[in-house]
Amino acid sequence: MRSPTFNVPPNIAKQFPSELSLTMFERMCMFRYFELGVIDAVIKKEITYPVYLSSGQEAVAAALSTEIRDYLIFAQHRAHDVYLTFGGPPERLRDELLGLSSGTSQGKAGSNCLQYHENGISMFGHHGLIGENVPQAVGAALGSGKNTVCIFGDGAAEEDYVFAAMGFAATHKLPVLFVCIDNNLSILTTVDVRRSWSITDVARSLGMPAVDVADDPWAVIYHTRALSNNLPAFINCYVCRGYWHVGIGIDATPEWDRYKKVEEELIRLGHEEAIRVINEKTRRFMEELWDRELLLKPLEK
Ligand SMILES: Cc1ncc(C[n+]2csc(CCOP(=O)(O)OP(=O)(O)O)c2C)c(N)n1
Ligand SMILES: [Mg+2]
Repeated sequence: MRSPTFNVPPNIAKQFPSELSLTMFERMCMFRYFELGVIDAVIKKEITYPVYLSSGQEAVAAALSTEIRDYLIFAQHRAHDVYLTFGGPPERLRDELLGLSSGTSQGKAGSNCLQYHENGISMFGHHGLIGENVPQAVGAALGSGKNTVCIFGDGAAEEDYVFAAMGFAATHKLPVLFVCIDNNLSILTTVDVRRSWSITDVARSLGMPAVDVADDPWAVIYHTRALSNNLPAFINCYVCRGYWHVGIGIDATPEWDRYKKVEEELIRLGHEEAIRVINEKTRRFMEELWDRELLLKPLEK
């Protein structure tokens, strides 16, 4: 099942306007350079909080951020990508990670408990229990009637309160899009060792439409469009975590690097010059933000 092309319609990128594809890439690019700055700051011991990096997984958040607007956002512990792609200011996250009072939570929440409720963005972050954001998101949708996106991991999906909350959302037809970022890992344990069932089958059995898809951002948008007209719904996205569960180490070269694949696809579609400009502009912006040289390297051990 798990593969870089799973449930990706052939030639899907071509069906999308160039502007949308380039915006999506720009968000992925901004995010990658930002996390290079984080890594450098950890190496230099400027960041002393534990960091939960999302590099490698960012295509899903970039895709969602171009498609769903004005949703309440409930994220888990690995959420730098959600924060940045949905429009959180990079300098406030940088300051949060540096423990400064100008950070998103005055430097007290750090990497894994990001919260941001400004500029029309409502992002609720983690508090310690994986999957806790699922009942919280369902409660928020029930209380507010607002469209809500709830993003959690394949490990969190195994918590009992996750199913109970998803079942409640299905029964009461609450407007929640549940998104599982399936990196096949709960810390270091792969899905096949942990369980013999699929969270997508469980979501279907609870009575909501559900789909598995690789993290190709165009495919994620394609499926999100279909599902977001029919909430609650569930989408399980196969992604590859680039770095350790926590910290900046690399276990092994990831199965695939979606960033490189998106870049290659855009070049194939004739956007080589636009890609070069976006890369250059973003790199310069992030170099200034972190006050250092940032060179994009492939995620390799
Ligand atoms: C209820 C609960 N059990 C265990 C933990 C310890 N823990 C923290 S992160 C994690 C793995 C989470 O895996 P997943 O949800 O797939 O997210 P990922 O780290 O892969 O992004 C675990 C078991 C926790 N924080 N809360
Ligand atoms: Mg996981």
